[in-house]
Amino acid sequence: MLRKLHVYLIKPSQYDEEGYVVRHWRGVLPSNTLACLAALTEDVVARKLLGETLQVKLHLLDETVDKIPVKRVCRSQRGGHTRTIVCLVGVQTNQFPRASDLALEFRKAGLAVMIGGFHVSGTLALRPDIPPDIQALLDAGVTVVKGEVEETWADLLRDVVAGRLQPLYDFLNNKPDLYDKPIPLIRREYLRKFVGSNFGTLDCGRGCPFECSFCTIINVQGRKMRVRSAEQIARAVRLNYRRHAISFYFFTDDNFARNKNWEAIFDVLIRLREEEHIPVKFMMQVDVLSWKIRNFVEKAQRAGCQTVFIGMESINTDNLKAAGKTQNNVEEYSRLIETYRAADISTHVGYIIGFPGDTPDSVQRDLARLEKEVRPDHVSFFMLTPLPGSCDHVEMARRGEWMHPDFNLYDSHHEVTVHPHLKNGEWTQIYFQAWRKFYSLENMRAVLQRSSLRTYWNNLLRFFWYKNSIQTEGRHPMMCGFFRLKGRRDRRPGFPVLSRWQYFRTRAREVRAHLASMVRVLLEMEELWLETRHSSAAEQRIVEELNKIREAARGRLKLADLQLAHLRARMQFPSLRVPSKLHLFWAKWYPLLAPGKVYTRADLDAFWQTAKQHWTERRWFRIPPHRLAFNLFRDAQLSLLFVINLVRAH
Ligand code: B12
Ligand code: SF4
Repeated sequence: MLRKLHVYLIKPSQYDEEGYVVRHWRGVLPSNTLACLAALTEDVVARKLLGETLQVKLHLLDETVDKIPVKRVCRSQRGGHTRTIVCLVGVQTNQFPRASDLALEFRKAGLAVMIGGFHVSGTLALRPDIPPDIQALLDAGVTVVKGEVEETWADLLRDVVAGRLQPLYDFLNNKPDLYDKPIPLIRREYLRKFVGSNFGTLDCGRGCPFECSFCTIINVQGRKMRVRSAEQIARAVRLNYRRHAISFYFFTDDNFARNKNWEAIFDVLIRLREEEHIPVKFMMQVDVLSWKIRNFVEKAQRAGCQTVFIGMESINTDNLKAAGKTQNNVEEYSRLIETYRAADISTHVGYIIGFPGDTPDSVQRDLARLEKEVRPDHVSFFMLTPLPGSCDHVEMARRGEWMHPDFNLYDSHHEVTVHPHLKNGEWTQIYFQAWRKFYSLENMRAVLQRSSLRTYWNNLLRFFWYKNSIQTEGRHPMMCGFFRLKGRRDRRPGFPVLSRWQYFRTRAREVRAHLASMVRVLLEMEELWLETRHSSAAEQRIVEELNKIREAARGRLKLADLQLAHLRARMQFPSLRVPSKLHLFWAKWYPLLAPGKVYTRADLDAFWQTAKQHWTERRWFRIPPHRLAFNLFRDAQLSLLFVINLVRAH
């Protein structure tokens, strides 16, 4: 008789260009699918739906931050008393090749394996037949699950326990009602692997009423909106805050503005913030019409919305028409952005490059308009990709057009089709240029200068993440974390496993370049901060006091006067520390010495440039040791101050 069931929920990653599994030391966004399936499993266990005596052990593994312990998982199934089920969850198209390789390995060890998520659901939703890659999994004994499982998860696990798993389950036409289903469960130990350990995900609803041709969502989750209960969401947010100090959410709904329950959800969040003093904040995805919904923006702000991700996709009307995104009115984009900005909500725009009508000139023109006229705070660029499950994919297949056979590349960051006007690598070139241009020092400075006190750090932190992803990691920020890890043996079949020596030599080189690039990004962000920082209320008070003293002293200020200004300001801001004279003396860049002046690290950079030049030309004697020590000290002090502010804001 079966006594114990190991349920492994594994979210697979993707292979990089060199065939290594993509894994990071710290991730940025935890997986909502893992949280959803974890909650469903715990609910099945709590309600004893698998019997009174069966012990169920749940394991959560996210390959973007965890090394999958394949051998340990295989060993977990022992004798006739302990069974293991491996569930490859939330598998997107770009993760399908890696998921298939893992599935086959686990099957070889005799484990039961299930696979679900958007790739298999989308592919099977729009095709009458089963494609060869999914058939290969079925042939190897992997169970394929099509659709959502909120109402059927217990049945599936019962089939596992009884050893009668079917090859294919089809729940696509049986979409679950989400209203009272278990809310995604956030595990503290999982969150520790992410930069923000106060960060949770939650889908408050699923589906979208629109009909964009590149979108898979409507063909998998449907065009009819299904929503969760607002009261249940409030209970979960309260519990997560009290138990795990989670105060920031990503509401993963594709279009929160079309969630029929949006107002009730905002109202409970407002109640939590204003009456129970739970400082919940969130980001959400909305459409370009959302700003017109009565009370939507105002309530979003009161409910704690920090960022909206807007599916703008293009600023070119012909492109939008071709993609069936007729709800987007380009003329209203600026007002949309301004409305959110006025409510102190950061705007993040999704923008696709590579629509059939795009040419090198038209893309440049559109991007310039986006930056100068629409002026969003952030943009995520994507390359148009015919994802299986989208109408674009079906149409291209019907027309017999070439699509790249390797699904690993279907991450909207690679060219996988032949573009009529962007040939010979031009598409990729323009795509990366778009990232560089938008995230140039000049544009980031402009964004930060028009940011309010409330949105400033949110915008700066996101610049940090995005810049680091594109510049250091060379990956799309939404598929990236901090500091890339590579397992020597975690390589795609067909790629050689390097000898230890070869591997360590290559890695040492990579790590050095990586760290150097991270430092460059950090310094760039530091410069941005110096140039654009807002002074706090306490600083403004000190400046007022300082001006009074300056007047009395006829403009001549001593360090003691600076201290006096701090002392006076401390009456209003008791937590203010009075700096020592030494500190004031060294901190040349100290903002209060010349209020209103723009601070910069340009003089430091110039010094290091010259020092580096002397060093490479072996003219060491031209580097004055006292200036070297002084600037080293100033730089360390400045970086420390920046990092402290960054961490505090985070
Ligand atoms: C939130 C989100 C993100 C977040 C991820 C946050 C997170 N880690 O949770 C961010 C912004 C990082 C992101 C990035 C990307 N995303 Co995304 N994302 C979504 C979104 C909007 C919600 C995901 C979600 O939580 N859904 C709710 C869960 C519960 O649904 P689910 O995963 O389908 O799971 C259910 C069923 O499928 C089933 N199921 C799933 N797995 C399994 C396994 C078993 C064994 C069983 C039985 C059942 C089962 O049960 C679940 C519960 O019912 C979806 C669209 C959507 N509506 O789902 C797109 C979506 C998944 N993303 C998509 C894409 C393309 C991407 C990117 C490649 C785009 C890009 N370049 O940025 C990257 C890839 C990132 C990565 N490495 O994973 C596509 C995937 C399509 C495809 N065929 O590949 C989607 C569908 C959107 C789209 N454009 O069409 N994404
Ligand atoms: S608005 Fe967004 S979620 Fe809705 S169909 Fe278009 S792309 Fe898909």
